[in-house]
Amino acid sequence: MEDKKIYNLIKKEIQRQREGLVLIPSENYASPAVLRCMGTPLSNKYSEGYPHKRYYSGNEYIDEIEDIAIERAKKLFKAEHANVQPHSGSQANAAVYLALLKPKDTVLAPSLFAGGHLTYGSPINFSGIIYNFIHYGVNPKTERYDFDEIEEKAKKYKPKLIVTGTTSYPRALNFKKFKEIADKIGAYLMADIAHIAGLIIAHCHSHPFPFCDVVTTTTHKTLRGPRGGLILSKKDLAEKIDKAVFPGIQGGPLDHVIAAKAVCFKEAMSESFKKYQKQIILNAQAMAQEFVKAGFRLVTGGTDNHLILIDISSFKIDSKRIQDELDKIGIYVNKNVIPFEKRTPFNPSGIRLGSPAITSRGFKEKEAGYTAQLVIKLIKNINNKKIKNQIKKEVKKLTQKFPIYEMDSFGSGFAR
Ligand code: DSN
Repeated sequence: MEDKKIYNLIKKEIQRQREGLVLIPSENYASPAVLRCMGTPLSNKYSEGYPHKRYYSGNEYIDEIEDIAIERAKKLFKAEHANVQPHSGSQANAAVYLALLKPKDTVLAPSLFAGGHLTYGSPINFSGIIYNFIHYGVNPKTERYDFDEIEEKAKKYKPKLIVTGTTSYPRALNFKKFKEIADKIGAYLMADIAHIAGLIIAHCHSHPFPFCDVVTTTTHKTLRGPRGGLILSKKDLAEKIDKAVFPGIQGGPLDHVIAAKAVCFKEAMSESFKKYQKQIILNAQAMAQEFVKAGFRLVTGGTDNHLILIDISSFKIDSKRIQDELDKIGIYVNKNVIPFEKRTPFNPSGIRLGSPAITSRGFKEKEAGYTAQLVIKLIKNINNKKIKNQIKKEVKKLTQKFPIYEMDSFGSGFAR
């Protein structure tokens, strides 16, 4: 209230989140308990180092909090070691590279056009500038990872590290097959499970351990915690990973966020969290069905996880226009590149949609399918103002029926 401008903008953003349907697969609604941790004076503390080995005094409670977060992360992900300090998924990936590689070392990772991330060696990202990334794609027919291509490239380029991970791949990752290839050339194997961490915990996706040496994730996507990163690894890499995070790439950890991560890990151990993850997949599949029924082409033909990727390359409308028009009626999706992209990353041929956030609202298959129908209706009537207004009203009705953050203006209430 002291700063009216910011206060009002925060209120407006909370209202936008309440009244919109988030289909961006990497977004979700953290619980009030998680949100409250981040608004505490823990944010004031400096605690460079690790529990019981800090550079500053006054860390007795911070140590206990980080110890709890580490123990919970290890238990949740069946990991031998956990580092809960990375500020984000990119920081987590940067720390792993620093721990395992030297500048110019070769890494084999998925290309951005096959579901990869900027930190998998994009030329405009630190990863592509410092390290020698070689990319694998997907099979042109199946649009799934092609293990013959991956093995061929692994043998040819002898990478020190193989990365598996995705931001827009609608199918399951086969960690065992990646491990078999990594073993043939003596490479480390890293899985970036940022998108699918929640699904893994709930056994809706296979587990990266014992196949991977190191696993990175964010904590705010399907995991539904605070915005942040996490590294899990085998014991023998623990020291290297910890040194790479601090003092390698970060200074003081965000203790308020680490407390929120601990709370999120506890939430993720519950039975209701497992049920939630199962519903995420059912809802993504319900959406996929509607698009297929309406004649849309989905990359790989469907989904095994929380997201679908629609190919609009044969449409006259731009993906950017679809994203913008949906935004105006309160549905949030994102334009995305597809395999063998022929347009540009600024106006690509794909629309990426996911179900984690609408499932947090309490949507089941019926509502998820109906949401897909609304998206289809908008795309088919993109120039019809009257129909767009009708859809906007339907969106509002749905958000009112399945509310989020309803008790006070700063999101302390949570409907589910
Ligand atoms: N921005 C994230 C996503 O949407 O997948 C990745 O960093």
